[in-house]
Amino acid sequence: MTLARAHTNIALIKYWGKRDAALILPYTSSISLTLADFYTDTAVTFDPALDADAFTLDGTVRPTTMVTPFLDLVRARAGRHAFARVTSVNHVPTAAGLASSASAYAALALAASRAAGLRLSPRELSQLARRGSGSASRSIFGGLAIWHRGTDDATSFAEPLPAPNLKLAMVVVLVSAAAKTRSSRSLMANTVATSPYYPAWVAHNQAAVEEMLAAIDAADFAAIGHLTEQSAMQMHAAIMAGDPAFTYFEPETLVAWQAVQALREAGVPAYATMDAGPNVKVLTVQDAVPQVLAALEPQFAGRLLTTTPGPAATILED
Ligand code: 2P0
Repeated sequence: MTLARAHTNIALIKYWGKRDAALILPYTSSISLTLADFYTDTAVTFDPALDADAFTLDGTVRPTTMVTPFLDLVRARAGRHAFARVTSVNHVPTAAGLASSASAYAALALAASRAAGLRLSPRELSQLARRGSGSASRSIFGGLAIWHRGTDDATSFAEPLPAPNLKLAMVVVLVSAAAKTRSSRSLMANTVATSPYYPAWVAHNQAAVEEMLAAIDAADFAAIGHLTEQSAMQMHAAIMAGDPAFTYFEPETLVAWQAVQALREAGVPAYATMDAGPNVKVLTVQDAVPQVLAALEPQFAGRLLTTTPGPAATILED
């Protein structure tokens, strides 16, 4: 039995759209922050006595279709045939809207490869995790990471972006506890196929990535935050312009977004981002967390979670 832990990540420069759905190769590179407080623990045992894979998530039996195609990749690579027992626990506050395929497939990549006798490098693990879910490629690493879009399976992987002088923090605003209205995978495909803004999103992305790398290198928090908000809004604009039209925004999403804008106008370093759901994540610096919380408390009391950069995926038991 091998037990691994991987943390969720939030993209600052977003990934949205695949040019190869089978290999999960994205149209654009993306940059993310791995979070300390939200993670998945996954145990994998390959057992010759099993006659099928078995999967439980948070104590409930789930369809093996969520793990078997991924385990098949690991079995093929390791030259093994045994089925596996996979037991996952999400350590994400209930209904936080952060339960993510990123931490899930990063933990599964690490635990399954190790349990199958493979000893993959972080880059190889990132490539493998990507095959489960694109954003999982970034959760192999702690802190900031870039997923290079690449041109094929071998060149599409993430790597860490050390930023010792940035004391980042993130405040998650729980706008809604409801389950997602649309899966990001299908909506992503719809945006690529139908949004007239999608080509503009792709065309703009490379410059945004380069500006973000320069901002991280310079530890320029204002530039990092500005680029973070831009990327989120541009992604959501491309989503909204698809056919059928759709948005993840809810009324309180805008309330939170405007509160962040007001904070910034008052001189507090805070910038908003948002993923495939209505919750708002506020990127800030550790010293400013009390001010961010104070500004959001009136509307969102009991619905705020604070976290900091988290570590790389690790083996807990082998
Ligand atoms: C991201 N998201 O960069 C973007 C921003 C959501 C919004 O990656 O189809 O679960 O498994 O590759 O990684 C969520 O999509 O999609 C995501 P698949 P994934 O974090």
